[in-house]
Amino acid sequence: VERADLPPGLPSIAYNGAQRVLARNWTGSSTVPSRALYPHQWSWDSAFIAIGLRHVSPDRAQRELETLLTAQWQDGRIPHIVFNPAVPLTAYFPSPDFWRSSTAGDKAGAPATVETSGIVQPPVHALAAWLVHRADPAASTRRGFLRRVYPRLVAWQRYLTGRRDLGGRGLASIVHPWESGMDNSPCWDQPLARIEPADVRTFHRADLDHGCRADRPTDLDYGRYVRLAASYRDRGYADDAGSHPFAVEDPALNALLIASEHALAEIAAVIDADPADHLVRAEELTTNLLKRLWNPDAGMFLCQDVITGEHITERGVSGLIPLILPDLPDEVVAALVRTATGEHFGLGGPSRLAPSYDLTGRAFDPSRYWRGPAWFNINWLLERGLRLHGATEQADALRAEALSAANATGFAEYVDPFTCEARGSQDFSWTAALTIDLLM
Ligand code: 9YW
Repeated sequence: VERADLPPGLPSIAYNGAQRVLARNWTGSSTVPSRALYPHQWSWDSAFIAIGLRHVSPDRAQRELETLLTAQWQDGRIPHIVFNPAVPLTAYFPSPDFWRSSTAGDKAGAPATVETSGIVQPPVHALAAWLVHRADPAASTRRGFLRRVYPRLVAWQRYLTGRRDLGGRGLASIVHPWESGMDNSPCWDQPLARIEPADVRTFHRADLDHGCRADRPTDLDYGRYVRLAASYRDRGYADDAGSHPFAVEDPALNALLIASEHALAEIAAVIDADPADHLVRAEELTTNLLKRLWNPDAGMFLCQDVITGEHITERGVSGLIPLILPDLPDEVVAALVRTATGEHFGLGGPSRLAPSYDLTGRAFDPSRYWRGPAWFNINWLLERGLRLHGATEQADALRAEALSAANATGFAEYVDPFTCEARGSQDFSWTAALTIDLLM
């Protein structure tokens, strides 16, 4: 299908290329984010992958989510990685023998038959399940897809709104930078500075076997990630009040939690369950998000350090993601659009795609992972938010840039926000999947 806003031929070339990436990265029951760098199943990757895969094969999209959900813990958490036992331990660090979920996590109800990590990632899953259903309601109903996943998705959301309300303020907290999905965002520098790093000689960074050092987090970052994860493990992955040395309320994770609560209401209505509780929760969470994390002076949402009780002043792109929410005051929407297109994020010029961090920030680096590069899942969310709130021109421009960058870079993991030059790995699954979704 040709489209007026895209160069002739691009849609079909991009679609075919993206489909090939998803086929190559499919393992038989789920999709790896990247064959070389990430050879297991990742939680929020699978949600984004299902959102694209639904257009290619609704059946595979359903299985992607169902496979992830079979690794859910009894306390409701969906682990951020589900390990493939056929992959050698040396292929990825931290490996299953580091997390030891089936033994260290037994009190939290980790599954006995599959090895996982013990931390989580943002809850895109109920939103993905709803979108997957809508792509082919007949195929979904035939397999009883929504009925099967609904109770698990509810348990997942309740883990986050319950045990993870570490600040007691009606928002979910992350307890590790990896839980944000934006590993080395400068937003975590301040709360991480309190963490004594593990000695880098005690672990081997498998990511550097595949990735370029300048595009990846530093050894100091990794030392702190390892220390935090090991101490969570050694506490049996318990979320007792006051036990976490790192606890942050992140706007993107909470916005996705709310979007997923709205999706659960839609799902409940289809399977004759009661949507009312989900709608009430979505409204309460939105009120809390606005009350706690909105910063009118910054013109965006800011992270909150739960341990010090202070806002983190760094502008991470996470603070723009609540634009995906339907029930925001008009002035908040207007400010978010202004911030996205203003000097800090530069959409529409000088940025071609939204950077992961403030262009004017002290730590901005256009190449290093979540400290500047543009990511396709984030730009997909922003495109959706802009469109939802009637900023059609900006949404169209962002879609065209994302499609051409994804195609030109061989579906890169992330890109330089100004030039869209490829960074990280290629043939990256969510880049391919979301390309397909943007084409539809
Ligand atoms: C890691 C898989 C994951 C993503 C994260 C991204 C990176 C590194 O890769 O994490 O080792 O887990 O930051 O968002 O889910 O693609």
